[in-house]
Amino acid sequence: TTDVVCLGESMVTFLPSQPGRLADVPSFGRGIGGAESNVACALAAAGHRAAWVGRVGADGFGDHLVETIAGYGVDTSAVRRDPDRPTGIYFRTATDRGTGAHEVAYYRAGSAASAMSPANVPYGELFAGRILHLSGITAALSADCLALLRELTAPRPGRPLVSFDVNHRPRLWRDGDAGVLLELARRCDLVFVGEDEAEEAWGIVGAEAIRAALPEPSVVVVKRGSAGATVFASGLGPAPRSPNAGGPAPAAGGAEDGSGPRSTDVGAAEAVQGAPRSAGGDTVTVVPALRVDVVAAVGAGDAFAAGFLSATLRGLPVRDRVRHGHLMAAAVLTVPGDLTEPPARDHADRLAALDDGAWG
Ligand code: KDG
Repeated sequence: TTDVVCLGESMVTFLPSQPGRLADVPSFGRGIGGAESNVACALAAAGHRAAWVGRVGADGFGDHLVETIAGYGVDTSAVRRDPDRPTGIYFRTATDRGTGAHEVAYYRAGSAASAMSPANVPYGELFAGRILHLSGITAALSADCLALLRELTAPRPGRPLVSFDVNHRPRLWRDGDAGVLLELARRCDLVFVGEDEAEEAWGIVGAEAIRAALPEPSVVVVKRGSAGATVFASGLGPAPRSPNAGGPAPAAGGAEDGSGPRSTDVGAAEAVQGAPRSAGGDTVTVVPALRVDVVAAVGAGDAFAAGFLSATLRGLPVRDRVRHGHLMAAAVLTVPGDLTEPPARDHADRLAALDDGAWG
């Protein structure tokens, strides 16, 4: 079985040869981007069975994406090629060390991926994993893509755990439209959301208020940048059971007819950590981030999600899920591109196990 299936648009990314304004950059190097395939690549590099489902053009950039993503060990067999629409691409500038800002120029309107719809995706493959990972970027691509996310997040018997990274990209939304991301997030089991993007997209301020607006998911991870992350977990454990998970795995929430895997209380696993507190039926775990010298923030959220999902698949306690997220994010924050080799699992486990002082 596949561990995680990720669906979304991937693009060829053009990274600048020099810092400065987009208008002044003389040449670009080619990389790959796409939030969901970034998650798949990081998971595969970390030793999990990951698949990416997307749609690319029948063109050289489509070939490059499929070949590069497959090169990370990701199953790309369900990727569709569109003979009539191009593969999306985007250019960006270097991150300004002072402000953290960078410019992005997307060339993705009318892309092959924007033609994904409930009528043309492979449901068998999408629901074949233990986790289905989606993001709010897809909802912004087209009305068909939004309909697809509604379909994939709809309650259905025995659906895999559905993970959703809100990934609010202001440039893809018109004012006010991003409210639909809240509706989608509420239909998922595990939600990643930045405190800043919740304010930007929904006008919701603060981790507690975000949880109050998202009461349904069993786990809500509120990312607070360099301040770390706050995880709200209700009684349902987010890790699906697998014979190959490489560790004790609490069972999944999300099977709504009771026929799927049974849910487990994460509270027991957390009691030994000392850090979590209870609030309104939730355990609340606050985990500081690592302090790193940021080269480029793009891709760090995807790496965080991959680390969290990896540790979830392994049945690790919530604190360690977050720490694995932070470790993978730190690796990506310190390189210019979206992707980098994640720390080896035993190395990451040793770092995640350091006492609170080292992480504080
Ligand atoms: O998370 C990184 C992504 O933002 C980047 O790879 C491009 O997918 C992308 C997007 O739509 O912004």
